[in-house]
Amino acid sequence: MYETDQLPVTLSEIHNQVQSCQKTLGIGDARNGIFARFLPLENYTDIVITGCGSSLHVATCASFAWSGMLQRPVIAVASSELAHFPEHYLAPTARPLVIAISRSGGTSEVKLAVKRLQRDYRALALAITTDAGSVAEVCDEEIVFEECREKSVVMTQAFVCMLAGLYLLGDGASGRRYASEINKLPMLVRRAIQLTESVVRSLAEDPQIDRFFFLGSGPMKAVADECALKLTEMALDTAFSYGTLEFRHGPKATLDPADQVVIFPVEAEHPYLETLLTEIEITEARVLVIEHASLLSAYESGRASRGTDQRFLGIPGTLPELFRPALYAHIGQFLAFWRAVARNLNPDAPRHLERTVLLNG
Ligand code: F1P
Repeated sequence: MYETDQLPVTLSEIHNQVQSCQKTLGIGDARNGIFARFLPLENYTDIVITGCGSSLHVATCASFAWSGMLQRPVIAVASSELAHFPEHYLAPTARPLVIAISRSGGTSEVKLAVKRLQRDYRALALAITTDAGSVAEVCDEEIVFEECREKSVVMTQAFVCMLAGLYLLGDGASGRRYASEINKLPMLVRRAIQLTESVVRSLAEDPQIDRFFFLGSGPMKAVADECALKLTEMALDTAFSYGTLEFRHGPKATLDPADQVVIFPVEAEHPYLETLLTEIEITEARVLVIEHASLLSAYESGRASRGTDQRFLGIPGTLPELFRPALYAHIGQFLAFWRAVARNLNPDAPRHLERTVLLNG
């Protein structure tokens, strides 16, 4: 469809996440040096990661990885919530560390959140951006991920790079137990893209699919949220995201045969997947389960061998669950890209998103 010299920038940036993530891993040690200024983390009562939109989803994925690595609670909160309801998340005596994520480096709500927590809680703040901007001006330190700076309006490769960079910061602050696993990411993402791109594209181009539902829990909930956001922003499509088992409690009632459900299961919920699949299939909606190939045999039941079951897409390689969001992020990106193309929309310039107006304050 596209000549290689005229690929939309969004598509080339999705593909480039393999190379840009490799660069992120190479810069990890230098960035750990910047983060050292904030250590030890025992100095903080709370660790809060914040952002808006896709950056909030990066924050949420990172918060699960950090709490696993640091063995303490780490929360992700939307910047607008944090700016206006900090007392809901923090005790009056809290002294938090804030990790403020903004691809553009200039999102108003992120600045509002940082300033509120500095004023009321004497917070220290680290900005995570791809472009030097005004968020950094209100933070104590900034890490700029210039290797994944994007021309596209919608975030793609920056999601993976900023998330991988945060994995490395968390690992660096907790004994470097996962460095070799995290370093596998570019190779695993490359292999996954080779497998998933055509499957995802055919879903995106299927005119019989009316609505997409994405399901995930724990670290996968933000992957599901990000898929729905990508489809909404890039393809102006109807898309929903729910907690995997929460979906059973109301939302599944609307399913019909023109719906496609995509599930990103977590290991803790494997025992319940069969029940959920049965409930979805009764509605005649279609379902695709995206899972580590090595785990598919765990689902084998009396009725089907998952290895050949069309409803399962096995991602090759092994990676701890906490880091899989960075491996699966491209799926929603490709889906949204090809859905936009199928709907005659320009994925490089989604409607209404060219210019986000800055808020006061
Ligand atoms: C935040 C953001 C994007 C989203 C949309 C509007 O931007 O919510 O994540 O995709 O384009 O803005 P940023 O703070 O990460 O630059």
